[in-house]
Amino acid sequence: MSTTTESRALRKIIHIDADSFYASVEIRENPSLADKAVAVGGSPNKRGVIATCNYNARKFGVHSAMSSARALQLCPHLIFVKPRFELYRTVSHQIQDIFQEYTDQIEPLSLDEAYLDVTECRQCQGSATLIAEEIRQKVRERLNLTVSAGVAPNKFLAKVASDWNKPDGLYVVRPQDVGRFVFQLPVSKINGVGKVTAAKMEGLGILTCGDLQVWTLADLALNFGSYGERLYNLARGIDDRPVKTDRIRKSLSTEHTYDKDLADFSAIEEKAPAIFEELTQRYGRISDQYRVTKRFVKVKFADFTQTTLEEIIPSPSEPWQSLPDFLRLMKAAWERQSKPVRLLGMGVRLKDLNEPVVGEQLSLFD
Ligand code: DCP
Ligand code: MG
Repeated sequence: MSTTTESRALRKIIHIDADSFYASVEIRENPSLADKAVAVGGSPNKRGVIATCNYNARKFGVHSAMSSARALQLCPHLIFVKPRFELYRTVSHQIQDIFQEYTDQIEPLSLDEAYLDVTECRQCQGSATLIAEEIRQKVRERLNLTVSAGVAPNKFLAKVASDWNKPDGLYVVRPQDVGRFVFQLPVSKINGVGKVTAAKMEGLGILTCGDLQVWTLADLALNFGSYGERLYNLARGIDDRPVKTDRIRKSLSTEHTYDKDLADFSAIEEKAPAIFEELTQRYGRISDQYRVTKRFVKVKFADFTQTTLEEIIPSPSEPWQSLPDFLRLMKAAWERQSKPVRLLGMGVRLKDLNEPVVGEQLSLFD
């Protein structure tokens, strides 16, 4: 099995999207609006546009980006509130603070929407579903707002899922349900399939992802150009895009504490491949963004003293993914004390491939 296939099966992604975000914040600030139809946006007599509206207003057909004048025609008792972007930004940060309690793998898409990769999160017994429920509960209790969540093995399905039971909903697509879920999924739910593409697909008899699966890669490319390959994968529920954080990583490491101390080096040699395997997999998810500059190991002995050892990868062309090299470092680190071991770790130091090169910057002023 290839690394990509394995990491695909292993990932746990949550997509969170706040419900009628600007409108919910305004209603929270002024609870007398709660049972009214409320829109946030420009005034109807000044050619304003609606940013969003609450679900009461949506019953009348009012929606985001609609002119306020048109909205008032559809819903004559609609209450207009002027947007307060600073306030929404503050609330958005408060929501993200709650995400931070679970992971630093957060990719915000807008003020009210983010992907979280909770694959490594150990809270809630590692259950992404329970994590999503806890996040929803904390947002409700601390911020008096509701958010909807989708849980899935990738970004594409997590985003579809967060919309599934909106508002104030949760939907989970477990890895074993992906096939069944995508088969009946309307193509209009695919991010990137707008009205025009959906109409073209309908003309070709394609209504669901299941219909799309019949098409060969070549035929999809012929009909949809460079989007064809992506469609081919999405129709099968495949999406390997990593959750991209703003934060620049300096290192990546993985470690394991053993229930029973490892008595000697042969016990260490036995455990090392699993840690190495996990490190390699995790690096695979960010390898398009980072290059490895150093490898290091960590050994914590039974008496809680610990030691680390690292070395430079001599040349960028040399693969760092070498178990013998990690074992050699591990042996040297262990021999510093030669005592039973409670924890082993392996890691790499990283260089951001997008980081501007200083020389290049200076040349601007030449
Ligand atoms: N927004 C905007 N203009 C748009 C769409 C959205 O200004 N055309 C703003 C207002 C929304 C916020 O962005 O509150 C989040 O956008 P969403 O698409 O998530 O919409 P809502 O959160 O309002 O509603 P939903 O419950 O459907 O998520
Ligand atoms: Mg929203």
